[in-house]
Amino acid sequence: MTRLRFVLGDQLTRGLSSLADIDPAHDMVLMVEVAAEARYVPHHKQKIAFVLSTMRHFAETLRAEGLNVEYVKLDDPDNTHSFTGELARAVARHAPTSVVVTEPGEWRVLQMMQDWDLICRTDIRPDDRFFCSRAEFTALAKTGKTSRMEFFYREMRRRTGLLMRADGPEGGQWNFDPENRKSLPRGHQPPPRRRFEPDAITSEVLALVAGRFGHHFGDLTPFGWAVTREDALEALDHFITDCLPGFGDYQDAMKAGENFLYHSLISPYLNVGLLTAREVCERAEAAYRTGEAPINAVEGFIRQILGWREFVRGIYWTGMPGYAQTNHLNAARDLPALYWTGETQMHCMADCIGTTRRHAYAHHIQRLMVTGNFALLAGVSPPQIEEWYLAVYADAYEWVELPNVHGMVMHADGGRMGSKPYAASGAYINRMSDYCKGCSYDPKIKLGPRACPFNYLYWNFLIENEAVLSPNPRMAMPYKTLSKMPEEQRGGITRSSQAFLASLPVWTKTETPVAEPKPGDRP
Ligand code: FAD
Ligand code: DLZ
Ligand code: SF4
Repeated sequence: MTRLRFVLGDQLTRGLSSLADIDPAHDMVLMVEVAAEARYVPHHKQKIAFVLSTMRHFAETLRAEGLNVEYVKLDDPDNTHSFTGELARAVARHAPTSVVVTEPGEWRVLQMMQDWDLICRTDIRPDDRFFCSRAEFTALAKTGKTSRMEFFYREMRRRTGLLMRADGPEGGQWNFDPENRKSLPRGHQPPPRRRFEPDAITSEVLALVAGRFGHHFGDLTPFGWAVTREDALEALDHFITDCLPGFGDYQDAMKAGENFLYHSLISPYLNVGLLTAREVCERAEAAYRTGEAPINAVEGFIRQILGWREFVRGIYWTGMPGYAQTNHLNAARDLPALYWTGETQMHCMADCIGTTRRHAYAHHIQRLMVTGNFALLAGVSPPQIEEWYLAVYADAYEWVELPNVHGMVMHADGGRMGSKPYAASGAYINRMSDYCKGCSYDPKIKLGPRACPFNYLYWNFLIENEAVLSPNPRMAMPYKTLSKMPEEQRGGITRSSQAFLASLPVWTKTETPVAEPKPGDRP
């Protein structure tokens, strides 16, 4: 054997740089299931099952192509349960001339790789599954084009030619966001979603996960994720045909019990490599050109992938490891237990945590404006809320989770991700959803036991962070309103907030992060 090709669980792409020049006659692919990757945060059971089943299917595809694959399963009695331990065992078994690996998605794993002390050479190759390489992002940063997502996105449109025509952007403008803020009309039924029945491989993995990680957060079944490239492509087709036309209009909407709406549900597939960002964007663009979907939907969707997804990756790799350590607002509250238990009278929070538990999924506005907004207003310690987001979503990897949580939600990076915090009162949630109709609290009441907690927490957040946030020109409006607020009202806000926050049980790490289903929950 000459070279050992080590493929990680989020590198399941045939065109991966570490597989590109594989020699079937001499090389061997190594894939390993290790408990350390399921436990470095207590991942949702569906996330673990999704990754392991997808890995097993990918290994089968490579074998069917005639490649030599060594696959270490979780229940292998000799498994050391770490990447480093399993690679060392494989190197000892096969004495390769070199180990070839694609750079990982997480800083933690890159450090591991840099510490590998092997008897052979290690060739760490760039991950070229992104539109913008790490080196390109670093170079762009020097020109000022990465200071805001919108500048970066326009540059990426120009570079890729996506949604461009000779005289400028398709549709005559770069961004159709103002059209994409509709709430769902009363009685509107979003399309049913394509789910995939577990096959024999997935069923075996589900049993394994139930046995080993049964105490982790989240429901394991029903499990409906695609775990092969063919099924992921089918999921993409379904999205383009049935959902993309409505994606723009209802991108920011929320509806109780309807947690998918017009969103694509493809982030787990993109992040493990079953789908590539380029093919997804090209498919969406083709739908615009053939008249299957309107420009506001297609531009809005492509912006999420070509813009936000690439931007957060650049922020992560240019900022780490220091990026994770900043705490611009000095937030220090322990994570309220309700994030794990879902037990709260706040209907919006209960619904968003409920879908997270059932599906290892919540859409962007639920993550940003409900669970994220609450963590921001409550001043939760950034590492604690980051651990929660990294654990509970099927699509969560630190390179994409961290800038979204640390930066976009918690403003802990001092504004690198967004020029102001996405803080909002209950009025925003009431406008964009029907949550408030079924809530014990009232979004129109500002203070007192029936007041929506988001209302007083919003002003309390502004009061507590006045020294840091009031000089920000984008915060001028709310601080102007605050400056006119009578002292008595400010006092009421502070008292209500302190009483409410003190009443929230805190999650301690010795507890098991399990949320049990409640009567009336939708499957
Ligand atoms: P759609 O709404 O259909 O969007 C299409 C695609 O755009 C997504 O699949 C995703 O690849 C990309 N995208 C959209 N928004 C973002 C964004 N802000 N950053 C990066 N990519 C984006 N996304 C992850 O993939 N992993 C995470 O761990 C993650 N954590 C998040 C945490 C918070 C607090 C917030 C606010 C957002 C987070 N996101 C994360 C971004 C976004 O919420 C998810 O990508 C999206 O909800 C996935 O569902 P979807 O595929 O239906 O997305
Ligand atoms: C998320 C995950 C899990 C749960 N298990 C494995 C595993 O057993 N083997 C593996 O190769 N990858 C796994 N992963 C994905 C890794 O955590 C991911 O590759 C790294 O975090 C780098 O992004
Ligand atoms: Fe959420 Fe407040 Fe509305 Fe209740 S009233 S659903 S807590 S925004």
